Amino acid sequence: MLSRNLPTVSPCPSRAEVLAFSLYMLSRRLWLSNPTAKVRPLFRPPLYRTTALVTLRCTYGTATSSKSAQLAEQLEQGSRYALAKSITLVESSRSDHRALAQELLSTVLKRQKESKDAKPTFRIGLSGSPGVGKSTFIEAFGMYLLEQGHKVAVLAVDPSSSRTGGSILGDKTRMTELSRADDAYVRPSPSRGTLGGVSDVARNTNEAIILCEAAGYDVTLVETVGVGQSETMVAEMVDMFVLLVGPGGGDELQGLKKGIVELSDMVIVNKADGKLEDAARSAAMDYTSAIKFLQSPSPLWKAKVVRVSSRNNIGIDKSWEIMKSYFDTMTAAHKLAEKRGAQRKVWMWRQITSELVDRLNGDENVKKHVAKLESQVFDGKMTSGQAADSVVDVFLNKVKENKI
Ligand SMILES: Nc1nc2c(ncn2[C@@H]2O[C@H](COP(=O)(O)OP(=O)(O)O)[C@@H](O)[C@H]2O)c(=O)[nH]1
Ligand SMILES: [Mg+2]
Repeated sequence: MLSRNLPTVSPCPSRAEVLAFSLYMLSRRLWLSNPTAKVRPLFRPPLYRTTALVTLRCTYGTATSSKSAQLAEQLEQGSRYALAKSITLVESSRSDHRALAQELLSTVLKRQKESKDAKPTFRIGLSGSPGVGKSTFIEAFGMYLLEQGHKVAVLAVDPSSSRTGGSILGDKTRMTELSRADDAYVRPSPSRGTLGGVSDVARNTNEAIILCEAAGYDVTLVETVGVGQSETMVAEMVDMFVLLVGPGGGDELQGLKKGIVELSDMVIVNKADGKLEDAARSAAMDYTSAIKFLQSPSPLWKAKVVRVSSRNNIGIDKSWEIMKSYFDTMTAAHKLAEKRGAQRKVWMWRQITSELVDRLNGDENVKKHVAKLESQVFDGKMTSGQAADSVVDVFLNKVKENKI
């Protein structure tokens, strides 16, 4: 095959070459259909290029793949620049960026699947009210993990940043030491201009975890606030979900959503130092007894409670010990792979839902139809159910006609 002799040819021809080749093929076809006409084939592009075009089917699609393959390679070499760039792609609202990001993710996942010596990775979510000490804990804990030889990535899901451009996470405490460390990567919460609402931010984070792991970070910490839906979403993207609470004990426990304690595999009572030490001890007891009456997230694991002072570096090693024991228990029972698989399915459905709603909202006819129905629903002339059925019917008919 001629293509075997093409090692020096760049696999992707330029736009001009693709155009020249198309013009050549067009003129040739015209000439073949009517040889007496004055149309003569244009200058034929060099043979090796033609062969490259035909045999490699090198369209712009593959130009994207070579870009993503290059990024995947740089990621594997641990390039922080490539990691930052890849996460920016994932967060971008530009469709070409998103297409490239999806290619990159699938390249990375494929390589990870094929790799025989892939390091095990551990994803930990940390949630808690603002001011409870999540960032301070992550700074101390992250530094401890580096000492243990791990590479640590820190990501954030901040429900406030996508709507207001503000941040209720991470900004007071900036994790200065950890950010400067060679083996740590701290990604501030995404800024405005990135895709949509909390679920989009969460989805980006979910994809960013995969990219961090591809770059060799074996422990990923995801910080979020127990506000809105963010903690449920974070729980759906990590192996272990950790709740940080203050030494307030019973009162604070009352204020917490019951669901969030139920989601937790571990509760860290932070600020167990100085005058707060006694309060932290009784808070830990309150949580331990509260957990007894709650359902465990897994039949193999009962949530543990630990007292920590992130400021004074107390209880950090104990926290890791508990996390490792969770990791070992779940891995031994093959539960982590199962959990990740189930989570991928959940995210697939989230994506299907949001993609369908985006498409439905983006269609002009559907928009007009919805506007009419909304006023009828508002006036009570139509039930919400009837209106919803009608919108979905209009949408599906357009899909059938291939118009969406
Ligand atoms: N006494 C004490 N204060 C702490 C501890 N951890 C954090 N803080 C303080 O709590 C405040 C909020 O911490 P931060 O990490 O920004 O909380 P976040 O909003 O949950 O990320 C800061 O002023 C910290 O210095 C701790 O272990 N002990
Ligand atoms: Mg914070």
